[in-house]
Amino acid sequence: MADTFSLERVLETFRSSLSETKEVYMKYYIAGWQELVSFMNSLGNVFSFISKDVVSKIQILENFLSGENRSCYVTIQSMVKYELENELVDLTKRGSHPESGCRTLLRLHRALLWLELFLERLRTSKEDGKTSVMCSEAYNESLAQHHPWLIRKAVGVAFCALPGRDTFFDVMNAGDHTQVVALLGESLPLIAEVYQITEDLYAKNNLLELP
Ligand code: 1PX
Repeated sequence: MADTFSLERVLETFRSSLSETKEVYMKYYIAGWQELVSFMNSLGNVFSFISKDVVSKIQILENFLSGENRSCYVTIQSMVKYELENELVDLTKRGSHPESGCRTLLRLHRALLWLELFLERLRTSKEDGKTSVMCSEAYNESLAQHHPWLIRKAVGVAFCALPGRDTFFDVMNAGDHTQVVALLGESLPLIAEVYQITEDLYAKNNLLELP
């Protein structure tokens, strides 16, 4: 992972994450999140409680990916099949498998919806658009529904520290604003597709509310 964030690399990782049969490769899904974490870190310390949580979830998944059962964790589909068949998932309340791959990935999956909604707002925003408003609207429509009051408050404070639209576009390292908007237009259908495939898989297996 390079130090400087680039939107292009996020796009590449999500593109690489889809197999020909539309399975999602864990390795690239995680790499996409790592890129996003590096972006968030470049925005300042206010976001560190968020990035710490993402990093710890990435770590859990990476441990599965390099562990003795790594061949079962190549795609999200193979992970779900393996963990369910071997009863490695706490389905209704947290018990002996509090950090299953399925529940850990579900947290990132929910956050991917936030990202999709936020980037779509950013893409279609006008020059005077406020990133804090775009972020919190996207948050309220997605992740907030899964977060307790205290977290929602802390997240609200972090949103106020977000840089403006211009800085955001610059930090994405994807050229001038028109080029960023074009790249966002290219990235969003991919992110949406990865999101939808995961959502359908989790819905089919009744995994959308894992504790
Ligand atoms: C191209 C530019 C895009 C910007 C990239 C920014 C990436 C942000 C990624 C945020 C990912 C958040 C993952 C949260 C996972 C989660 O829901 N965790 C909670 C539940 O976990 P648990 O193990 O207890 O069941 C956990 O309680 C979370 C705590 C931290 C708060 C997470 C708030 C997420 C707000 C999302 C908005 C981020 C704004 C960043 C601005 C760039």
